[in-house]
Amino acid sequence: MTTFVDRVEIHVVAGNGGHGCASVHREKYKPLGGPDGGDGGRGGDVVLVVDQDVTTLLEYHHRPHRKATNGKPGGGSHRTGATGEDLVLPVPDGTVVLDADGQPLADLVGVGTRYVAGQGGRGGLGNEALASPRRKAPGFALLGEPGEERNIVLELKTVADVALVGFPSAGKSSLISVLSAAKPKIADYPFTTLVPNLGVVTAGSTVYTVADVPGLIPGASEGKGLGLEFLRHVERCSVLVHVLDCATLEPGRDPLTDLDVIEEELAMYGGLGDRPRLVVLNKTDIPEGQDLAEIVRPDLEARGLRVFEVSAVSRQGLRELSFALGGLVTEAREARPKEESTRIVIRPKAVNDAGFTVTAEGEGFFRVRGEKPERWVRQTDFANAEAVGYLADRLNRLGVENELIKQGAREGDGVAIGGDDDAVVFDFEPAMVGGAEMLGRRGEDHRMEEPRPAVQRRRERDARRRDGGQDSAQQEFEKFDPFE
Ligand SMILES: Nc1nc2c(ncn2[C@@H]2O[C@H](COP(=O)(O)OP(=O)(O)OP(=O)(O)O)[C@@H](O)[C@H]2O)c(=O)[nH]1
Ligand SMILES: [Mg+2]
Repeated sequence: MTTFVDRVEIHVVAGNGGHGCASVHREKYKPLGGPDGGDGGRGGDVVLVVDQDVTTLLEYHHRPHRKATNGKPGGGSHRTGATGEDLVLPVPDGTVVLDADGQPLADLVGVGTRYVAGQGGRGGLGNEALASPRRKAPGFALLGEPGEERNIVLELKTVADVALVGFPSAGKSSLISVLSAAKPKIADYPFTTLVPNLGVVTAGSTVYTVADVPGLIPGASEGKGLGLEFLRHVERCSVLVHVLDCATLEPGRDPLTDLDVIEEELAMYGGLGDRPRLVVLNKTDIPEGQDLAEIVRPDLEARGLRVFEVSAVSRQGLRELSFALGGLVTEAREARPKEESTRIVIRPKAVNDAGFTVTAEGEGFFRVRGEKPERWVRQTDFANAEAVGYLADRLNRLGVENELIKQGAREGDGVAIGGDDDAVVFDFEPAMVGGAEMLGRRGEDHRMEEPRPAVQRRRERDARRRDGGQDSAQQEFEKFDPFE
């Protein structure tokens, strides 16, 4: 049995960045060589690429977990860690990428179209790169960042110009088999077609694709038969063709009733109302079928539909039909806005935003969000005091401390950097935020002379509250000694 998979949920993990290296150059008779720790390598991305040889998502159904290679750590003697290899996942043309909540992320149409589903983590800087005139020999390096990890949904929407819809056994697959070189399964029992078939038709200078979908029956919208699920494959088509069976012996059925039923089901599915449609009256090789076709034709035409009498078995009327379809497809292609043929990413991810936000969350607790602060936290080796000092320094320079103070944060308040599930929580210690660098230069700390205005104001306010309005800012300040 062949399996067709047109919707899968996969879990992608991009490669972690390699850690930076903290190392000091060693050479005989040169005791104080400079820092020479190299940077870690970038982790590999997980990339989806449209590949013409791939037609289903089956592969991902069997192996939904995919991981790219990690970057290698940096080494001493300026050695940079190797970059992780990208993991390229081939997907069929017409794959739609959704996030776990069903929001569309990308629409992959056209061979070679790429989408980065998981971004590799950056490598951490080595201590060589972290050295500066003020910090000549850093005793720490930055950690590599974890690779992006995501659950995404891949959904296949066949990319066909023309879609054939109709009751089971109306002859949809038979039509594809005679209009194109495709060889779909054809049989006289309902629901022969379990997955869409695709054929390429050449009509004069126009080349277009035709797809059928599994047969529809009354109540398909409530899940009867195979339901409407497969209609997503015709969402992209520009022309709809009703294949009506003129030779069915089933009670209660005739081409006009069938048409109404199918239209009703299409309406329940929604979104297809604007497609031009035409009607094919099939099985006219059978005399009764031919008679019936002639009877219903005027009614159909009265509804404004173009009608084609054909036989997939005797191949009558096919040339006319294929040229009419070619004409409609050409019209649709010309009407389509240019950029639509190269649509790729619907909502690209924001990268590198420079800002951050501070939000008060209840009494004495603040949350800092932002690409940079969150990244810096991930890069920090919290076991290394110097690295923590460097982090404080960076946050301070970005203005995080000032913003916290502005929003009323006080010493000892909780400050979370990051989202709910991956936040790192600190006690707010504004006076200490100068970090390793400032503390490293004893006696030069400008805070000894004069506190910054915001800090000063806050201290005054606090003191006033405590002492019942007396101005004791000076007292308060004298108590402050960071080296105590
Ligand atoms: N006499 C005659 N039989 C036909 C014609 N077209 C299809 N058939 C027969 O009708 C039956 C169903 O044909 P399919 O092409 O499998 O029908 P389908 O619409 O794809 O059916 P499902 O896949 O079940 O939805 C087969 O036995 C075909 O041989 C036709 O033009 N004339
Ligand atoms: Mg079929």
